Amino acid sequence: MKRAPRFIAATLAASALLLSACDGDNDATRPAGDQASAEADGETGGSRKGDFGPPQGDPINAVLTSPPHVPPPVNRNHPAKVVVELDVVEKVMPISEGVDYTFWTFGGTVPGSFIRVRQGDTVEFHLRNMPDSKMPHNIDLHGVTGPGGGASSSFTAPGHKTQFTFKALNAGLYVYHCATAPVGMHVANGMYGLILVEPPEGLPPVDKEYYVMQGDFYTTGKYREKGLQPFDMEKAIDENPTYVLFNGSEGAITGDKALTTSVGENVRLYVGNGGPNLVSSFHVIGEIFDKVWYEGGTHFQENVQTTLIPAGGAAMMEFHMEVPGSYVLVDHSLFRAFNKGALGILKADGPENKEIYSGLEVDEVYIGDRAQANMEAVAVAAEAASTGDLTVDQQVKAGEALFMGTCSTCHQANGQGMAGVFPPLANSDYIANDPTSVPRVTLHGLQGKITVNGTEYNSIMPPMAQLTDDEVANISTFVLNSWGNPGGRVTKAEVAEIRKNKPENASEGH
Ligand code: HEC
Ligand SMILES: [Cu+2]
Repeated sequence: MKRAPRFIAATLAASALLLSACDGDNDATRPAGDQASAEADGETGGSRKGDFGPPQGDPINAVLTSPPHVPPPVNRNHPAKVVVELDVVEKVMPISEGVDYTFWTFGGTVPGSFIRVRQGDTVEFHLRNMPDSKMPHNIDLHGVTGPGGGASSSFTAPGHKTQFTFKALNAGLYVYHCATAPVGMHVANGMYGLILVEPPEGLPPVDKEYYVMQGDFYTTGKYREKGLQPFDMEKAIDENPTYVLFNGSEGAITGDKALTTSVGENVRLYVGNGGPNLVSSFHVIGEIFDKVWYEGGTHFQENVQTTLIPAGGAAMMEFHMEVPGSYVLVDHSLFRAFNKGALGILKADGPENKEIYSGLEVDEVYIGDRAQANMEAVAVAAEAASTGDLTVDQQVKAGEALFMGTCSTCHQANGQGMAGVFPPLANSDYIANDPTSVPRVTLHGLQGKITVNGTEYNSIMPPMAQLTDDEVANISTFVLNSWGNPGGRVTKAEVAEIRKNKPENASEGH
């Protein structure tokens, strides 16, 4: 106990300096490298100051939550023993509408259950691997001090349980993930989540807290190609993801699953990045982060537009809602947002505030087909297609959902087009004369002079070759059966044929 008096002395010196710093003392005038002055600068002392002694009181069972939910604040002024029970579950879930993927999960969700403890807590961690799992798994928590972050003590075969204990010495927001070989593959299959270690005094209270985690996914089929999609190791090694997603599936936080808040509320997001490969340029369209606890650490930056979240890292951000509407969460590497799924929505209700913003919802220009309340019709059509009894009606419904955002930005939601700029699809004699023009124009684009209902257009429509064959079939069937067009049906096989034959008047872009 020789250390104690010196510790107290240092603490006293530190608080003395802290007081003088509060009086407006200039940091630059103090000698550098001095422990006491470092603390006065706002250092917390890290793990050296994170041990508040043995756990007190009865053990507490940790409240675990599924994304996008966050457990309630710890609200405790002493260290405790906290028991965490986490199950590894391998299961098939949708990764996009009509697309399934075999995820490996912590707690049955991607990302895994959110864990919340207090700095100084002793965490007794139980990992159980379900009997129907095919793989062994373990867990490396970035909030653990010790080799492997728990991985070496938690290797768990299917049908087995392991247990280890650690003291949470550093406050912060930490990623956890599986670290069983091949590690990249376990992470790519969804094995990651967040653990928040609150500082002793807790975090400032807010009105809404949400849990969002980005990850990149690699399937053998292309983006939105239907059916059960296997993991593609080659694409993973090339760091060329098919999907980049928030919370493990396209649409996990859009439409009727959007995050919600109200004008006047303070919102805090806990955002992690599981990777395994990509760094996220996390941004919320139309909102500025009042504060970002960058890298999940102790200090915040203010007034931030976009914050980098490394693979295997996290950040907390806080903002205040002034104006109602839909705010779009994106990875600002934008093809990931609009062509690989990294898009979510935070919907704020409440009265308009025209002094701050003149109004008008963020529309399909940004959200695309994700502006739809839900895309279930697409999954229903895919399911019916796989069993061979897809009806025209199912195709029309799926096609309508996809048309919104993909085509409606130009041809408008009601198919009327825009005078002199975008020709109408409604009652179009161009379509009536040749119904196969719909899938052909969609896939190959169109340029040069055309006449639609007596009006001449001489413009360019870009090809939409990124759409899958069944998406084109469904959109075309929707157009043919809407707004007085002649009806009929386009099949996936027909689209595949049309894709191979590029016509004379195709536009640039492929
Ligand atoms: C970026 C704007 C834009 C988007 C998006 C777009 N189009 Fe077009 N579309 C045009 C333009 C411009 C023309 C006329 C091209 C020309 O003048 O040669 C056109 C022409 C057409 C035509 C033939 C003319 C007519 O009115 O019947 C069809 C059919 C058509 N588009 C279908 C679609 C479908 C289906 C989608 C969605 C998959 C789509 N378009 C998306 C701009 C767009
Ligand atoms: Cu694993």
